[in-house]
Amino acid sequence: MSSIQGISYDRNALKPRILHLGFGAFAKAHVMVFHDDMLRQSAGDWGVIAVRLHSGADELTQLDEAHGVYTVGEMSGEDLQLREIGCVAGTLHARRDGTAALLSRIADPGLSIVTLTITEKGYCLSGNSLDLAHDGIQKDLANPASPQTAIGIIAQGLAMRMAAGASGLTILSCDNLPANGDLCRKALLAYAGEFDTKLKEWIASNCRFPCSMVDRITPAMTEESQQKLDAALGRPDPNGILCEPFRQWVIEDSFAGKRPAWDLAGAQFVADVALFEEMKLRLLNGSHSFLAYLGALAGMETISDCMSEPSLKAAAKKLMLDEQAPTLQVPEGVDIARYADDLIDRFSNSALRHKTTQIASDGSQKLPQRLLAPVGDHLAQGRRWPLSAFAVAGWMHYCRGTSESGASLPLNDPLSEQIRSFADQFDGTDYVNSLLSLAPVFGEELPATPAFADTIRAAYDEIGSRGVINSINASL
Ligand code: CS2
Repeated sequence: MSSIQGISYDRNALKPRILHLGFGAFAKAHVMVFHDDMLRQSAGDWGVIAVRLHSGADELTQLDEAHGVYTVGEMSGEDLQLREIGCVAGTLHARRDGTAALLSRIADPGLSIVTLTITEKGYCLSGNSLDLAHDGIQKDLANPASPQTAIGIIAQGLAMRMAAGASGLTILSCDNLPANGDLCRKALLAYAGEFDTKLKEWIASNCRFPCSMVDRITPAMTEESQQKLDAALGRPDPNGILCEPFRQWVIEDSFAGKRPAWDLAGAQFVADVALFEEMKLRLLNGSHSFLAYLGALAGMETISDCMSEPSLKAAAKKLMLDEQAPTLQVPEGVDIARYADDLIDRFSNSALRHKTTQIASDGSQKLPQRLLAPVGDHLAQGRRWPLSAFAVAGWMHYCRGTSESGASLPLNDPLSEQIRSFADQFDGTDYVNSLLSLAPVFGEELPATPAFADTIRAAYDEIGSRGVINSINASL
């Protein structure tokens, strides 16, 4: 049994001032830990309402049974540090409790901030704008008073605040998208503009959408990690979560009202987050996706398994330094070579068991910002990008659903139906071309650029004929 850092503040003082939409593993291990840490240092009444919209009602009920208290375990090698998190003051599930209950919580004048971890697809974007053809958005626009999407729900909650003369809110995106706050603002304004221009104007002048860069590697819990946590704790905690020790949060200092002193917990408030976001998205998430597709194809179960394969380890570092870093303006004070070394160390943390197939999910939503945007820059500058090409071609092979040894690979993606039908109908170049025609992933310009399409086709063929590891080795 390990010792646990218990809660040191008065939980009875907590009021529902923050609502967190998308209360899953990452929120538990990141946003809540910063928040809990702040409460330890400054007390106060900043309580959090933990919200989920679709799945996970039972998980929230389980958290209610534990009075909102759960354990976070930070793992490094054999070391496991436990702490209790006490900042959750209540839970709400759109289906369990009804959308009306959620909307009145957002409309509550005491609420100041909505934090979001709804994943890339939760914003219902196509490119950088709201996808008005999105099924959920269409349904919500047909019936804005009973919305189902995060965008529809926030907009309706804000409409109720406007009608009641309440203050605006800060909507703080904590998802891995570049300029996440700007995208969220744009999506909400576009949505509101479709049915209520007054609401659109009210949101624009009364709400704030700070951008933020979030970082903490938090694998989904498995039976094995649950047992490890329970054994260390000496009792079961079905709400607990294990993650790495590292955590970082850089937040644009733009709030509609008072902001919690998250800086006491190590968060950085800055005027502009863009450089931090791009650096993290391209170096960490970009190489994560590279390792996820190529590693899974080559039979690696986890990211740390990939780090035990010399060619993948060397390639991940080379991708970071030779293909991603040159596309960045590095934030002041950051040593990019050191940042890359630290990432390789974090990826090598064998206690994490972060599955390649987990990171491989939602590729259609992740490739554009992680890999294709930098490739656009390489094409403009006439630079070579062999490893990025393997990553994209690796995604294409992965989408066929089998690894090199014939094991089946899960395809979880909002575009999975379309991707599967391409895989069923086409092979080789025809298959690559069919995927390149997916405008939400590749846009119009890249596939029409021969230097892009030819390179992807060649990388796809090379992986197919030589295998992942030989192809990578030949490019190092
Ligand atoms: C990962 C991220 O699943 C993924 O796509 O790349 O969840 C990654 O672990 C986090 O962004 C780390 O901060």
